[in-house]
Amino acid sequence: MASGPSCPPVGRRLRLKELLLGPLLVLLVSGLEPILCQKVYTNTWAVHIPGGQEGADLIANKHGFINQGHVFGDYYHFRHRTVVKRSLSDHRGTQVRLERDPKVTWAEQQVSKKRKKRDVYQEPSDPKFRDQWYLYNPNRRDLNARSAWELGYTGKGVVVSILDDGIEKNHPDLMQNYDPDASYDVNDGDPDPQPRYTQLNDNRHGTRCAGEVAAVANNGICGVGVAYNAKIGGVRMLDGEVTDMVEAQSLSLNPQHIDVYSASWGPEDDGKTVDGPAKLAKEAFLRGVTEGRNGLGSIFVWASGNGGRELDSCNCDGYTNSIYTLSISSSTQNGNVPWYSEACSSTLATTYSSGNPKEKQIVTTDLKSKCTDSHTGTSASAPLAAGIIALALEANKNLTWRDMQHLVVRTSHPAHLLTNDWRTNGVGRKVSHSYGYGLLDASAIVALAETWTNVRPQRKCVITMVSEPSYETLRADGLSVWAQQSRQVI
Ligand SMILES: [Ca+2]
Ligand SMILES: [Ca+2]
Ligand SMILES: [Ca+2]
Ligand SMILES: [Ca+2]
Repeated sequence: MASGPSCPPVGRRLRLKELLLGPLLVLLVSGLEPILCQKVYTNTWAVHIPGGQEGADLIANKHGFINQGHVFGDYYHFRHRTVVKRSLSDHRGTQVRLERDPKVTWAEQQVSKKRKKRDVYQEPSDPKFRDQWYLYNPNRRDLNARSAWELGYTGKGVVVSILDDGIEKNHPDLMQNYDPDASYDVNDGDPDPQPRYTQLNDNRHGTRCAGEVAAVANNGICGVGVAYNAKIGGVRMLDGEVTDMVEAQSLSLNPQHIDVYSASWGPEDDGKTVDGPAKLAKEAFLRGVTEGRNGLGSIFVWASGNGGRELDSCNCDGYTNSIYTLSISSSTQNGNVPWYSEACSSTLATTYSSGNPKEKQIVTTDLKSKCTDSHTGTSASAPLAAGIIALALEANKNLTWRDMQHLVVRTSHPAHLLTNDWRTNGVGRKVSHSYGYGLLDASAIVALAETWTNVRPQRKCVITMVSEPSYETLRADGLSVWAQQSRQVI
């Protein structure tokens, strides 16, 4: 496989035009590097100096370089001591000084080139892969997973945990990717999240969700996960009393190890409940995004809810509408709004799931080492998104929780999804209350992730008290001003 083009396809460049028209250009500048297809200059130079190593060392020293070594002939590899490692503009001054040195016959600042390992891509051979219509489909009504895999991304090195009713850790299609460090049993307080088996298989949900993310590829069993080389764990937390503490403990499990948490639960979807995280779960979200992943922030993926029939609104669900979660809705195979779908403004994007009885459902691992082709509901959509996000993280380990939201918004698209509420927003993006910014696109998100420059840290308004009262802070009329508040932007 040849290395991919370093310039984006025309479609993405066209989108830039719309962006330029928008008033938010300044805010978006950090993301424009890949769109504008600019060169990235390094702090290294190739220099041609006849006369041997010693002379080259002297020249390096004279112009502020370290001689990194002899290449061949009279060519040397110089690294500058103070020029920044990566820059969008070349360092003219240094270049000119080198060129003008009478001992230097040629010099060139080195530009960073994109090179990919030429792994040969082979389509998964798993027996049920052909039935996973939503991963890859010749009619292109899919999540574009195959193109992401072809680019070399399969979730390697990324850890996802499913917060649910447990995970069948010894399932033959999960075992190889199972990660005990991404797993825990909060219900029973032990490290083993194995589901509790019942006659009706009530606790099959977590195992089904796990397979969507990281069912093993090419093992002759069932199908594949969208990130089939990711590590997968499960937290058993729904099979028992769910309290604020249970939620908080689940959301904050091993945050330096787990990259993505996928949750398909929330308050009652009965159309009359307004509820959200309480004190400890709120704190867990905040700690997750500020301290998780060494400060880059844990990624929380959330199912938007199944209360469509009750006209429930996901805006009334404090987990989906939290700014710390990526809230994911569903589309049916034919691109319709499913009967269970909730419409609201906090939905960010969409993946496929079940629809009417004639439409196909989701293929994944099932309890008792089985495989199912009938996983359904919005809960089937969030894990697919979690898997796609794992691919993006593999493409760029440096993404913050906020970068991920930018990437999801910028690469999701209306595709063939039908609804009468598509609207164009202020920056020219199509958005709908049923689908958010539309269908996730695994290939587009990894491509943008590869070259993404971190957005600026979140701006926060913090109210702080000024210091203890002192005589100096007493006003002329004798009133203390110590309780006066000041606001600061971090
Ligand atoms: Ca257990
Ligand atoms: Ca398999
Ligand atoms: Ca709901
Ligand atoms: Ca959210």
